[in-house]
Amino acid sequence: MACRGVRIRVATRNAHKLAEIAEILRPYGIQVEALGAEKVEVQDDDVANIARRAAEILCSQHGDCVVVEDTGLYIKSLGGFPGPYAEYAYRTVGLRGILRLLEGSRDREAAFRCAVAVCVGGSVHVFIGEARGWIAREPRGSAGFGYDPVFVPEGESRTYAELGGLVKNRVSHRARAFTALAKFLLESCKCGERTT
Ligand code: ITT
Repeated sequence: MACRGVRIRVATRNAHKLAEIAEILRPYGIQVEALGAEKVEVQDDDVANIARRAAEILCSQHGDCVVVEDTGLYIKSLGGFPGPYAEYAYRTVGLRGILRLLEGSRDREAAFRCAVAVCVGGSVHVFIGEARGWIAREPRGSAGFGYDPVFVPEGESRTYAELGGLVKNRVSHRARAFTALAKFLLESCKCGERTT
């Protein structure tokens, strides 16, 4: 049995994120719209819990097929900082501040962790995508957003911002999490209609 017309509504104030999600889900025929309501900011050390709780709150107000995504950046030599506080760190110390914290550090290992929560039939399902890599010595490239100019994914020498959206959207933390979501949505067909 096939499924068509799958549509999700994403709660984010980040237009770059929304564009990436639409691009990642395009091959699956899944339509992406902005919910028009902000993600509720929940405090937790785990992005999966943040996404789950925010989805529970938003779904109780806006119904099924609402999606919330939360992403953290974990830098190994900083004990996982900024982790789920990546947005706060970006807004306050910025890329320069993060690079300063890593000055003289040979261990530049880092990972993005992306949690995507969707509610269907009153239950919340969470999907995780991770991308390992390292933090560059200086910002490089102009594509993307946020930490893209300093994050080099495993197996590459260029940053996400140098690689550009086509490559990033194939290998990123977000691509992995949303691909898992796409498979779930098409199999369960909760946000679309079944065709025989
Ligand atoms: P919403 O919460 O409204 O979705 P946001 O930009 O605050 O938007 P996050 O809390 O998930 O999203 O992101 C935390 C920080 O990590 C924030 O500064 C983002 O710019 C950055 N970030 C998220 N995904 C990223 C990516 O794919 N590449 C680079 N930086 C990213």
